[in-house]
Amino acid sequence: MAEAFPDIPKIQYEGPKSKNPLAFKHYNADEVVAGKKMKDHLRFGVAYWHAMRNTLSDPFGGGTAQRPWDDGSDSIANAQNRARVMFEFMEKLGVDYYCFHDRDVAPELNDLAASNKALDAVADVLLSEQQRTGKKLLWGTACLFSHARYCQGAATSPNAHVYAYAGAQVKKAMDVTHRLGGEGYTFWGGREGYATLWNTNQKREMDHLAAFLHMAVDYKKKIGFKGQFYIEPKPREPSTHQYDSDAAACLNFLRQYDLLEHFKLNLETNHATLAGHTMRHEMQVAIASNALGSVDANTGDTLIGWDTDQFPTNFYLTTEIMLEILKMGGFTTGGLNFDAKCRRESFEPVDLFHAHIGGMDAFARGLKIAAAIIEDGRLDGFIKQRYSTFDNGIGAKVEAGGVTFDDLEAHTLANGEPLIGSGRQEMLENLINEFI
Ligand code: XLS
Ligand code: NI
Ligand code: NI
Repeated sequence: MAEAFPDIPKIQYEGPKSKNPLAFKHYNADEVVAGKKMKDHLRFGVAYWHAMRNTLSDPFGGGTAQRPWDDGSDSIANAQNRARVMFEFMEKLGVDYYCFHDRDVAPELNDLAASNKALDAVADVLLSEQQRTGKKLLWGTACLFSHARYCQGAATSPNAHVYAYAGAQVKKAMDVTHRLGGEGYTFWGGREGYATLWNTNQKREMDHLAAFLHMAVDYKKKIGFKGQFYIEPKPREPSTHQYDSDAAACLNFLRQYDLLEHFKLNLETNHATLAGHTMRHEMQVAIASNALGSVDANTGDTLIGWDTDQFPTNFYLTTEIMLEILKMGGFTTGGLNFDAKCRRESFEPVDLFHAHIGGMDAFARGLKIAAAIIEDGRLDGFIKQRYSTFDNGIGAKVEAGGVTFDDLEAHTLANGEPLIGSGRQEMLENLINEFI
C-alpha cells in the first residue's frame, strides 16, 4: 500500500528551541519525569472517529476534510484501507493507543448480521496492524447515536425493539474490543436523555438504562473481558438533557443501581465545561469516589456554545489535569484520548499532525509543571495548613466520628469566636505562575 502521508517523516523530539512545526518541543516519550517515562504517564490515544472519519462539517456547512486515501464509499475494502492509514498515522506520530466506535471502523449496513460481518473483516486488519506495530486499543465503544433508529435514544428509547438492537450492537462491539485486547470499553450515552419531558417517562428510561448496563456487566463476565468499563458524562447535545450529565450525576446513578463497582468515569474537558464545571472539578469529584478511569483530552471554546472538541493547547488546563492524575497515582487502564478534531478551516492531512503534536506537547508541559509543583511542595503545604485545625482537638474528633451538636456547642462556649486565616487565592495564583 502506498503511504498516506508520504511527505511526513516520523515526528521527533527536537526540544523547546526547535522551530520545526513537525517536531515535538516538549514531548520526549522516553524521558523520565516523576519516576516514570512520559509516554507511560500520558498514555496518549488517537480517536478514530475524529482522525479518520470526521469530515469537519459544522452546524452551518458541510465537510471540508481532504482525505485522499478515502474513496468515500461504504465498502469494506475502503474501511480496511482506512484502518491501515490510521496505523501509519499513529506510527509517524508515536502514539501507542487508539479508540473507536464500531461504526467508525466499519460501515453500518442497515442489517445487523451484515454490519457485524463487516466489523469482523475490519477487525482482522486492526488486529494484524496491532501485531505489526505494537499499538494497542485503549477502549472500544458502539455508536448508538448516529443512525435514525436511535433518534429517540438507544438504551433509553421508548421502543423495546430499538433497545434490543442497541444491546445486540453493544454485544458485538464488546466482542470485537475483547478480541483486539482493548483495555477498556466506554459507554457514552449520546442520545440517552430526552428532547422534551412532555413525551418522556424519566424513571422508566433510567431503569431501562440500568438494566442495559447490568446486561453489559453480565456479558463481560461471560466472555471473560477484563477491560475497564467507563461511563462518559455529558450534559446535553445532541439531547436537551442527558442522564449522564456530569460526574456527580453519573456516580449517583451508578450507586443507585448497584453498578459503581463495575464502572469508572471517562471525563472529557469540553463536556465538563458544557456542564458548567471545570475539568479539574469533575476530576476531583470522580477521584473522591475512586472512579476516575480515563480522560478524553480536548477543550471547548468560551465563545461557542457547543462541543467544539478542540485540541488542548492551554498549559493551565493541562497542568491542572496532570496534577490530578499524578496525585491519584497515575492511570491504570485509562489514558489521554484526543477526542478532538481540527477546525473546519484546517482541512489538509498535515493538519492532523499539527493538531496532535500540539496536544501532546501541551500535556508534556503540563506533566512537567505539575511534577514540579508537587516536588516544590508549597501548594500542598498551604492546603494542609489550611485544614490543620482538623488535625487535632475538636477537628480531629469530628473527622474520627462520634461528635455531637452538644459537643460543638460546649466547644464553642468554652473557646469563643474562632480566629480564621486568609484563603490567599492571589498569592497561590502567583505561586502557580512561577512554574508556568
Ligand atoms: C461525544 C463524545 C464521544 C465519546 C465516544 O461528544 O465525546 O466522542 O467520547 O462515544
Ligand atoms: Ni468523548
Ligand atoms: Ni465530546
